[in-house]
Amino acid sequence: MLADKDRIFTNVYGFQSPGLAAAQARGDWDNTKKLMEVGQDEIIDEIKASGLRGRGGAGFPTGMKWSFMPKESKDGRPSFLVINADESEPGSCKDREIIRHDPHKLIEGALVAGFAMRARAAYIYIRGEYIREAEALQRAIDEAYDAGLVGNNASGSGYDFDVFMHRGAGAYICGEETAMIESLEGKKGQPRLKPPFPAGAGLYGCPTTVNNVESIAVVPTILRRGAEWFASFGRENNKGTKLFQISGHVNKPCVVEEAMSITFEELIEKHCGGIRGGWDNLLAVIPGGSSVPLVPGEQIRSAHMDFDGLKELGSGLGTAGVIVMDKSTDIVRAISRISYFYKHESCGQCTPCREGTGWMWRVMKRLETGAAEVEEIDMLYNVTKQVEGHTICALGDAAAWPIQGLLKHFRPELERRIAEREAGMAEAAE
Ligand code: L3W
Ligand code: SF4
Repeated sequence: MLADKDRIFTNVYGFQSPGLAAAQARGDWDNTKKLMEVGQDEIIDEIKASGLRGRGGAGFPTGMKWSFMPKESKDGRPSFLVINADESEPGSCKDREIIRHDPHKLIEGALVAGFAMRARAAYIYIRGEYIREAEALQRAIDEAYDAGLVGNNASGSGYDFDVFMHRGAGAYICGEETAMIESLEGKKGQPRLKPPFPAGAGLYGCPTTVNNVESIAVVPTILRRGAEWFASFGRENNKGTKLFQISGHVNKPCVVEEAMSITFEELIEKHCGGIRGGWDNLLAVIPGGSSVPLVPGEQIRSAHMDFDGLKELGSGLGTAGVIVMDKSTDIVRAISRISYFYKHESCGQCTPCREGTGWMWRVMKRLETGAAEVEEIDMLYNVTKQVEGHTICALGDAAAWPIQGLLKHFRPELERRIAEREAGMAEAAE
């Protein structure tokens, strides 16, 4: 279990004030200028050495992503850092806690990361439903400006760096990095084709890096304590500490910072008071937010909660939004509801996603009550395969994968419902 002294987010439960004075007492903004004096490339090298991988779902190596940004401005164009606070993934609620209770870690991280990648400003794109969080974040940004920590000559470093907050309007797709950029530019939030990646042509056509809130908020602590310290947690290729968000049928749902690669059993026993009704009552777990396939209860107990451990089980770490379902769950209905979510949130610009999400949801609705033909189970799988990998952005995959997980692990349950309904109808006809 992670020792208290190794926690980065020491105010994640809000026992102390989120304000500047309290944040400084916790170690934030402690001689930030010195962190920056190390040098831009040296900061990027340190983040690479720490093994930090993106905390927003894709797990792309953070230092490598920053190194794609140009070292010299072309035609006087500025570079930008965009911070993804559009936390809309069902099951994910960690960035909310950072913004509510530790916003100065995010703002200090924005300055240091922005400086390293030679960005002129950071835009923090926060989901529209986070009303109180947006207020808390703006308060923290104002405090940082008033104290000279950001703005011209930020923290006395000689570097000019602005931080802006931008509120979304309730569309999940704006969490996709290029849709977010479109939305920031004042357009409809629809993903762009990649390449070009944002580092080549992003916000207003300028070099841009989009990073998740948690990825940026951990940066100052990594630089203060050293890459080696961060890399001492977790397994090879899966380093550091991580905020896990455990919801559903555990005795005590929570958000907790733990060492990467902790086993599922330890995570649940140490922090959540165990599974409701005991381990024999565990049906399935969606370990990474609703976009990743479910894992049956008996397979996940000893799994390492990291990128590789969950990939081996055919799922993924995603945002580490862990949704636990016990045997009282109607698993078909649960996945059907997730399917509706993706149908509703599809931006509609590519045909496989626009048509496929609706098609998949309608079959799922029929499977819920057994009102489908057995052949439709294979047809549904084929549709998920036609959507997966054939769309502009990852929402198509995210809609296909939960259904594939259900078909892989719970096919007998689907067949049972169809057979039961058919038997009931035959009986009624007699
Ligand atoms: C330059 C290259 N840059 C990749 C960059 C790319 C992006 C990052 C990862 O989806 C996932 C999705 C959701 N040159 C590059 C390059 N990059 N190759 O690396 O890119 P990618 O395409 O692997 O992922 P993505 O499109 O960013 C994100 C999953 O996350 N997810 C949940 C998301 C929900 C939230 C939320 O609510 N906060 O994040 C859960 O699993 O399904 O697969 O920056 O530009 N050659
Ligand atoms: Fe829009 Fe779906 Fe295509 Fe993504 S996959 S661009 S959400 S239609």
